[in-house]
Amino acid sequence: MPDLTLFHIAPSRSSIVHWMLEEVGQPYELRVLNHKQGENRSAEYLAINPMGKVPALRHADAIITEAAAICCYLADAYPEAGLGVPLLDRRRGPYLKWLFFGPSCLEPAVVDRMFKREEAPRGAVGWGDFNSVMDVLADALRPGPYLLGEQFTAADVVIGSGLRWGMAVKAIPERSEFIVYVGRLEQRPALQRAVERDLALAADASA
Ligand SMILES: N[C@@H](CCC(=O)N[C@@H](CS)C(=O)NCC(=O)O)C(=O)O
Repeated sequence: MPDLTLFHIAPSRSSIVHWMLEEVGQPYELRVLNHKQGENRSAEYLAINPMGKVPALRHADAIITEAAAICCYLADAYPEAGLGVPLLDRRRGPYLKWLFFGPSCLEPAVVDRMFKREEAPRGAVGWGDFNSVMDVLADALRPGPYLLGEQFTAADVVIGSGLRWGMAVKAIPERSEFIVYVGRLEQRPALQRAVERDLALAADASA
C-alpha cells in the first residue's frame, strides 16, 4: 500500500493536491469521498480533518490538511522532484510568499467576486482589494515562464490552480499574463493526468 493517501472530492480544492501528487511522481492512493452523501462529515473523516473539508493527506502516520501546506510539505518531503526551494536558498522567501498568497489573498478575493459580496474596506482585509491582487499577480507572471522564473514549483501548483479555477468560473479577468501562464501549465502532463482522472471521478459520482 502506498505511504501517501489523498482524501479527495473531484473536482475541488483537493484537485490542487491531486495535481501536486502527479508532479511529485510517488505512488499514492486516492480515497474519494462522496460529498452528496456527506462522507466528509462522517465521524471517521472528521477524525482525519475536523473541518470536514478536503484535501487531507495521510503520509504514513502524519495527517496534513490545507492545500497549500500539503503542497509545501510534499515538495520538502520529496526534494528529488525539484518542486521546492531549499531552506537556506534566498529564493525560499518569494517561494513561501506565493504559497501563502494563494489561500490568503487570491482565493478570498476571487470568492468575494464570485459571490458578489460587497468589498470590505481595503485596509481591513488581508488581501486589500480584488484589482490589487490581480495587478500584483499579473506583474509577477509577466517575466515567466513560472513564478520563480525558470523553476516550476509547488507555488505554481497553488497559484496556477487558483487562476485556472477563477478563470473557469469567470471571476478572474482574462488578462494576457493569466492566459499565457495557465496555457503553459495546461501543457504539463501531470496536470493533464490529474484533470482526466478528476473528470472520470466526477462522472462516476454523478452517475
Ligand atoms: N482552507 C482549505 C479549504 C478546503 C475546502 O474548502 N474544501 C472544500 C472543497 S473545494 C470542501 O471540502 N467542501 C466540502 C464541505 O465543506 O462540505 C484548503 O485550502 O485546503
